[in-house]
Amino acid sequence: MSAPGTPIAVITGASSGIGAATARQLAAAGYRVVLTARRKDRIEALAAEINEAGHQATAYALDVTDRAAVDDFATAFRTLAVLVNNAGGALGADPVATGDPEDWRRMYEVNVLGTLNMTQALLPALTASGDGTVVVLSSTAGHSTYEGGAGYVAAKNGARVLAETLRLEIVGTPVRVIEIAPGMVKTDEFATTRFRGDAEKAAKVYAGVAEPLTADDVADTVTWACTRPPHVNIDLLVVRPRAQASNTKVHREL
Ligand code: 8X3
Repeated sequence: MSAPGTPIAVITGASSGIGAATARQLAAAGYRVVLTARRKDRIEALAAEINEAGHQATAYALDVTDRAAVDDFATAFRTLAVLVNNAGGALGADPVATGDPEDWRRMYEVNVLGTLNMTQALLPALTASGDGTVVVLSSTAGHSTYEGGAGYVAAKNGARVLAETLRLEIVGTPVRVIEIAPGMVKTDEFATTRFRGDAEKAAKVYAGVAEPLTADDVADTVTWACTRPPHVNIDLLVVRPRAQASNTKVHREL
């Protein structure tokens, strides 16, 4: 049971990486966290870990691209303080000339339509809270392109535009919209998923980079932005490792 008045935060893609780190940090900051992801075993284990640490967490298996399931999930919330749209990712790093349209479709579905589904379904509860926060984890890929990135860059541009447009449309309501755009983050799964389990290709992404960002570094920015006073809207926060000056300018010691 959560204490009355404990603010609730829903985090998508909470089974690993930035989502899992955000769940841990928001729980430590006093939110009752609701972890969602497709992989039930992972989020249940994480919820147990968070509860054992003396915080409050529950797990709910959910595919953000399944609108009916998202709508069903949303019925559980009369009010909601925070929605962190983190579920997403990259598939492939092929040139436009040879990229797989199926990868592009899937990336659009998860990164853009997943965010749209969750945001539409939970906006009434976020508004009803009197001080709601929508966070969109975009990427520096949503702000400038790079060779081999077009499918992912296009999808992350979609997520960025969703956040920017929503902020315009709901101004005057008690909901703020925060976009966090991370650059190079070394997580267990991002590059491995992108290269379909090819560990060598995945390792090359971070080769020679002294300190790529960690999932915790990004979760720290999410938690900071969410815990500002409600009238403070961090519209956009771009965060990169010091060794990355742009998407195409990375210092590597090889
Ligand atoms: C991840 C950043 O540079 O791999 O969102 O596109 S990048």
